[in-house]
Amino acid sequence: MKMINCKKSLIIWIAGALVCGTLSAQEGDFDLSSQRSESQDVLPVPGKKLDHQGIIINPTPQRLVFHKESTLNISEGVCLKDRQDKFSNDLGFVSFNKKGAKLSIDFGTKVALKRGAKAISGSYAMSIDDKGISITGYDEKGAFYGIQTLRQLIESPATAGGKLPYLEINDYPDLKYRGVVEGFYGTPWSHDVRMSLIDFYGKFKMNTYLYGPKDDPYHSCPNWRLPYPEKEAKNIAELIQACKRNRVDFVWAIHPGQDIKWNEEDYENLINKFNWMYDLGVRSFAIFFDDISGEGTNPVKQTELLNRLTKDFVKAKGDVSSLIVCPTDYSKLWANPTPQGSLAIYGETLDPSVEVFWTGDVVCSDLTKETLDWVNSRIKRPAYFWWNYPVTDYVRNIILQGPVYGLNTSLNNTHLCGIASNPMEHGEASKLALYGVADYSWNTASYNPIDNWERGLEELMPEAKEAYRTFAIHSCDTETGYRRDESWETNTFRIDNWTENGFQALREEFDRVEKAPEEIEDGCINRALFKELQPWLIEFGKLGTRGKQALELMRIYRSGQDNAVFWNKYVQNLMSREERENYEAHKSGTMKLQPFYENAMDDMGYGFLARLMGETPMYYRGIGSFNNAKTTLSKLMFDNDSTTYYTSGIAQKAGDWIGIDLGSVRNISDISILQGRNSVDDVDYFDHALLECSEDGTAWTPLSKELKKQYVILWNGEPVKARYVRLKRLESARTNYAAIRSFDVNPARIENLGFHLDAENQQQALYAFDKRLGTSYKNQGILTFEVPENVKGYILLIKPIATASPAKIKQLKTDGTQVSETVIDSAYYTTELSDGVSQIQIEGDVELFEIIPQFK
Ligand code: LOG
Repeated sequence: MKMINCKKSLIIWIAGALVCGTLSAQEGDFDLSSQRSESQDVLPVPGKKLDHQGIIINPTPQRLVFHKESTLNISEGVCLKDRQDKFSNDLGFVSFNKKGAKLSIDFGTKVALKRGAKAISGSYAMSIDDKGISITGYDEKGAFYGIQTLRQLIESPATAGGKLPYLEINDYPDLKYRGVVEGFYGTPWSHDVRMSLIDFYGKFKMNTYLYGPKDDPYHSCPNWRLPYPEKEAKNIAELIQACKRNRVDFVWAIHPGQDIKWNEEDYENLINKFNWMYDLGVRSFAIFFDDISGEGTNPVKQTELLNRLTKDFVKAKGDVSSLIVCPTDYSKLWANPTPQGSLAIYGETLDPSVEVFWTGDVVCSDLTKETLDWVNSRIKRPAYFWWNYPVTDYVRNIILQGPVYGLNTSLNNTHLCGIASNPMEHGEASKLALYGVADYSWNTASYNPIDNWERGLEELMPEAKEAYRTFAIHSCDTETGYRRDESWETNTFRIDNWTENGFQALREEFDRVEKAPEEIEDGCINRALFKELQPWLIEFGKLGTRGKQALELMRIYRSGQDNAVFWNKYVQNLMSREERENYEAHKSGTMKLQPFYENAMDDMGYGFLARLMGETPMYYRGIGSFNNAKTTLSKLMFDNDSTTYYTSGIAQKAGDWIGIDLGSVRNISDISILQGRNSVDDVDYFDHALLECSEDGTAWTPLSKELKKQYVILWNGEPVKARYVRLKRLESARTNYAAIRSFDVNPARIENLGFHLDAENQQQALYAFDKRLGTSYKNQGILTFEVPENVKGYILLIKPIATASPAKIKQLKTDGTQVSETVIDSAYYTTELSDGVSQIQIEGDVELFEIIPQFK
């Protein structure tokens, strides 16, 4: 993204209605982020942890009856009767012994129905009693699933020693398709990760893997017409074999829509590609028309193509499954609802065998009956739910480890034909979520999000479950967009609400956070998983440390102890720009932990400065109509860094506004706002707005005229009294996010200082005098400032920079004669002025947070 700092290069006043650069350079292009409008309401995670009495089976079986008083001993091995000779490679978890307990495996309609199994693919009946173990599948898949249940039973803690309880199971999947679509933007999964995931699908009874990584050029543009190079082709053939072993359908998807021509030549190209894939072993195909623009979006042409392929390819081959399509209108957000819309056209004309994907009301959304009713009535079949979770291609600095929830548990195969989860580019770290998707899609009514998540943590990291849980419970929120509940067991507080109990509990939690990375590093047997988590774990540990320090500081602050002690620790616990960048790149704890840190440091900084200055310091707090305006994200408007920005994370709409709370009524004479993520061609801004202020937050007075297409907004004038300032959206067709890079009210300006200041970087040197602890000036040369008459001394709040020659402070007379020279030897440095001193000079490397005059 291009970042242009308009602030420096242009001074433009609103009266003159300005534009910075051209406006519409990219407006016509497809902009993924601008299409999103995810709800920000975070519902709490439902469900609770259950006592499984040491027997863990995922997905939860439909019907399971234990007769626990009796057990079957298999410690000597089992005597296998594999009646159709299909499963000898699936039984690595048992030992064989002709004299052992009998294990009989069979499948087929007749035998299965006799045993009471349901007449659908994947169902099975199983019993354990004095005759041994019997597994009967309705089909081969069903028997394979019975084997997965047996494996989990044998691996369960309660059966250690080889004693299996007598039981009866009658089990079947609720949904026809249960699986994963590798459909994200970003680095496609490695071959190893794919292989490992395919085993995972089989283990947990998922039956579908759709291959469609957006950044595979042979799946999408530019190479969809070409065959895979040899190595990639070989890998795909291997994936197909792995899928076969795991009774998973490998579905190969093509994404041709961005440049497809609706002519014979491209039809042939597509058929050729399908044939090459068929020769590699593919027997199931999908066509994705998502995220495209232009000719390819034509629904009439899309359905014609699908129908023709169904007839000439699928049916002609005889052993190919029916097609699956992702329409361009895959979400209610922009789907044309009318009978002329593409979904209605699908409903009217698309061959009934073709399954149709749907992501819900928005791109990343919950699965509800309403959204399915809406789409199904148009496409005239139960939709295939493409769940954009735990995908993070729109928030790549987040790793989602939270529970799987937001899926209605009263749905069945009349509402939807299946669910495909679109995971993160971190395949191993996606397993926790897939463990939930597998459970839900098999047995929707019994799905219990919290219990599933607890079991999943144990399954994935048995040796470090508690540490993984600590990391996971604080790594759920996406911060914007599709927000997920996070840190629900943690109570944070503001300094005014401090209690000893609250303090202790939070301290213990931050302590666990701090220790989690090391415990996971030591305990996580799946090293590939550890490697994916590691960048986040590093930042997570640091968050634990700074959270603990913030708590410690609260204690010192509240005790009113020595200012020097407080400041020394405080400045050490402030995040440097580099630390912020690192955290920003691999975030966790965005819902509670980091906001606790930010608020604690801000509150104490403000109070501390007020104590030292004897007046109210500057105070900036984000406010606005968007839910996340209250979060610490809005601090990015006040960080004096125009490359970072606050974003609404959801579409703007009528009545929206973004603003600032100054803490108390002040005289406002100077406002400067930078809208958007950059100022040239960005679409995330209010293109029709009004600047307003208010004393009470209720009655607002306009400060400007209507502002049209203005990224840079500068206002100054006769002081007005106000506590709040806001930029309000007026009538506009725009539905993009809204973003603001900086929102300054009465920013420190050299001409308002009231004394002379000289520095290498004068603009930044002002941060040492701006009555805010959140800003600082890194002095490198000489900083000189004039001493006003009524000042008797200064307090310097600094962060010492490690250097051989520490910075010095000099007192000078008007004629330049030096009165004194001292080394700045502590972070909290006080100096008293000698008679006749009129200038102070600071020389050397030192980071100055605030220079506070002490008056006579
Ligand atoms: C893409 C998908 C992407 C996802 C989440 C669909 C059908 N397509 O907005 O490739 O991973 O959102 O960012 C999408 O969801 N488009």
